[in-house]
Amino acid sequence: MERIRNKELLAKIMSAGQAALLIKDGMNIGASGFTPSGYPKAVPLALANRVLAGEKLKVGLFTGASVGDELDGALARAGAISRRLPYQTNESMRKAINFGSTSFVDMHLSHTPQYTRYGFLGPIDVAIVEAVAITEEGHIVPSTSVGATPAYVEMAKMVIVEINTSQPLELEGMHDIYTSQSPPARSPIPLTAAGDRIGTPYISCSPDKIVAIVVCDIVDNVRPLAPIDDCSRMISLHMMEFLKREVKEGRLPSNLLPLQSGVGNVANAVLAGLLDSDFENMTCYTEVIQDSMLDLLDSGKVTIASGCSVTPSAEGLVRFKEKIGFYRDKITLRPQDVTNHPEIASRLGVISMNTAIEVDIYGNVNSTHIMGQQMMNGIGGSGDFARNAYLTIFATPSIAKNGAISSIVPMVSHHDHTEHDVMVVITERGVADLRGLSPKERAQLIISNCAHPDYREMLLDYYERAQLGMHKHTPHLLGEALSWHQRFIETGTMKK
Ligand code: 0RQ
Repeated sequence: MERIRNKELLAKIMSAGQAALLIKDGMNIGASGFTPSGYPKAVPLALANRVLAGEKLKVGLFTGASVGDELDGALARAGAISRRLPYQTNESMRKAINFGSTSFVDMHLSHTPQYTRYGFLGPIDVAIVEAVAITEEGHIVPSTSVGATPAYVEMAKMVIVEINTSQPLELEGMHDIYTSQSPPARSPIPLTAAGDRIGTPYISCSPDKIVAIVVCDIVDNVRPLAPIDDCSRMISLHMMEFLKREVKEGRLPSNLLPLQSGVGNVANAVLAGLLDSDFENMTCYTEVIQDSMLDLLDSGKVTIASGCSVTPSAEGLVRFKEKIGFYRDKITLRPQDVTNHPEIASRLGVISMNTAIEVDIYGNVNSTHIMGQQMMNGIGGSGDFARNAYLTIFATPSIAKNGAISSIVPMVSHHDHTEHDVMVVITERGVADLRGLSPKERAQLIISNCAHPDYREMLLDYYERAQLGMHKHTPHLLGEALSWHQRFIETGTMKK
């Protein structure tokens, strides 16, 4: 078989059910997968079936980032996940986390591989890895994502490989696997441009460690993106105007600096805006390569895209497979401790564009919690980039839930990115450039440029009354700030 080139390993081919029997209650699984691509599917489904049939089994599930329903969804619905990290976007998993039956560790994605190697997260009992091939030496050629897989394979006691024949073999050569040593032996990562190749095209693995190989053809289950609405289009227009002004003022080169973009509907619209812009010869140093990034590569506006995974929609996948030769020269897939590394984000001068759930008038950002308590997805890579980028931008619609909620609030109900890291806030209403401003200057700008008109007066009233107090640096009416969210819970709207 051209996909399993080590002949001795052919003896380890077995069914998903047989491989799943190697997984025991209490184990920690380190699985491949990043925003849901390149994750194992057949073995998790078989494992979930065992639990649904009555077996008592709970495991810890560690991945690169979000994974598809065959892994997160099936195991969460079976009640089989005791601990989950570092990020998820699955509805069933989100319910299990917010219901309290799964403990979720919301982590910076760059930390996950190194915490694994440092032994901070406990043992990795088994790594389950989706691959397109195994080399003659037993090394693993991953599929559409790299994520944290190299660390899981390195640290795992045993490795199960899912060879997915629906994933094109031509992915081979797109990966660049570089491993940082742990301190005190760590040295600088020798990457100075988004397209540099510094590692191997496979994940090193001793064939002895591979205990099972399962062949499957289940395709990546990628969530469809919503069509771009007027609000996202306005956010994108403001972003383009802002970037153009930065070029004009000499703070950015005409082809910008390497772009990092978050995931989801707003981020997708922002990338689509770049397609209609005058910017040329751009590069991307990001995590997720989604449809709009493929459009930018097709158009020639982006020449190089470095990421951790390729996550096209169902239609995007057809195009990706058809033109894979074209994309292979332009896309590099790396481990998340390289894509999200603080040193590299700072060295390349990344422009970081991520989405917020809410932003407060002083520029603090909540990316993860609805009403301060309910986990949405997780911080993902937003913190890795926000803290270290050349330019850190957060975008959000000014209102949520059809206007019942203001996304600009007096005090965020949960802190992910502090005022010290947030440089620019953009909503469909406008741009607040916070660089070099004091808290009070920031508040005035955010309220006037970014808040929705329905909430502007309320926010201004809060801010003015807060200033009457004794503390003039970051004025707050603490009881009222904290009850801002309570108002929605009690009345279903923040409006007076
Ligand atoms: O809820 O799904 O019930 O309708 O939040 O909101 O507007 O569709 O936005 O898809 O762009 O996601 C921050 C979640 C935005 C995402 C977040 C509700 C809203 C809706 C989604 P429904 P939208 P998007 C790189 C960087 C953190 C990780 C990150 C995210 C749902 O971007 O997870 O940045 N970011 N990673 O109604 C109540 C508010 C709300 C609100 C939105 N203020 N109050 N509900 N919603 N604002 C990628 C990786 O790291 C892998």
